[in-house]
Amino acid sequence: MEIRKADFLGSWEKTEGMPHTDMPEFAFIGRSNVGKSSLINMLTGKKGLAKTSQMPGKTQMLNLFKLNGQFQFCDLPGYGYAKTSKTQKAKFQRMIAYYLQKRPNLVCLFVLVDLRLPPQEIDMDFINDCGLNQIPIALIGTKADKIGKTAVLNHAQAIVDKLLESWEELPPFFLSSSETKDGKEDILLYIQQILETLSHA
Ligand SMILES: Nc1nc2c(ncn2[C@@H]2O[C@H](COP(=O)(O)OP(=O)(O)OP(=O)(O)O)[C@@H](O)[C@H]2O)c(=O)[nH]1
Ligand SMILES: [Mg+2]
Repeated sequence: MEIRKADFLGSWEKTEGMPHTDMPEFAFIGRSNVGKSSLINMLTGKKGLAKTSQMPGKTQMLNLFKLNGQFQFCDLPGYGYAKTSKTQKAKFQRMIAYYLQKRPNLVCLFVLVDLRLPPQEIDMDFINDCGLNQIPIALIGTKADKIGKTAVLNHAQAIVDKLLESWEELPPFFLSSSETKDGKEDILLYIQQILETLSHA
């Protein structure tokens, strides 16, 4: 699949205020700075579509994008940035939790994990909570270009092993780089498959 058209629809602080639509929505979550906004730009082929920054904590609202007039992306604020104030952290947590519970057209949450790191407790806890709450997820390892291939595979395997302690069957797991566009085709194909399944339902 190719994304031919990508429109920014706006930013919202509250899920209730977001436009209601039947269009399937894919959301992107993960620790601050993991590369959510960069991945959206890589997948859509539009560099400045989602705002990115070297400084964690850039995305602070629920940002909506419409793709090919057919489906939507939601770029979420990151979780777990240590330097954010407690109040701000709690606000983002509420924003994310509410979005995940209340957005009726959410069909898949992409949970991003930084491939440069071994499994992080905050990510494992978040992924396990998604499982408990039956939120449909897929995992995306990011920044694969920043370390060697062997280290990427070792870290990905360590994440898989950690999750298998609590998951019987793992969600799909893609390895990606927004720099080299690794993973783009596979992730877009996965999105396409979900859209096709929905259109036949
Ligand atoms: N080398 C490399 N850098 C990346 C990649 N993805 C993101 N980055 C860089 O990492 C930094 C953070 O990227 P963002 O896309 O803003 O991260 P985010 O997850 O949206 O962050 P918040 O909005 O703050 O939660 C930026 O400097 C990006 O250029 C990648 O795949 N490879
Ligand atoms: Mg962002």
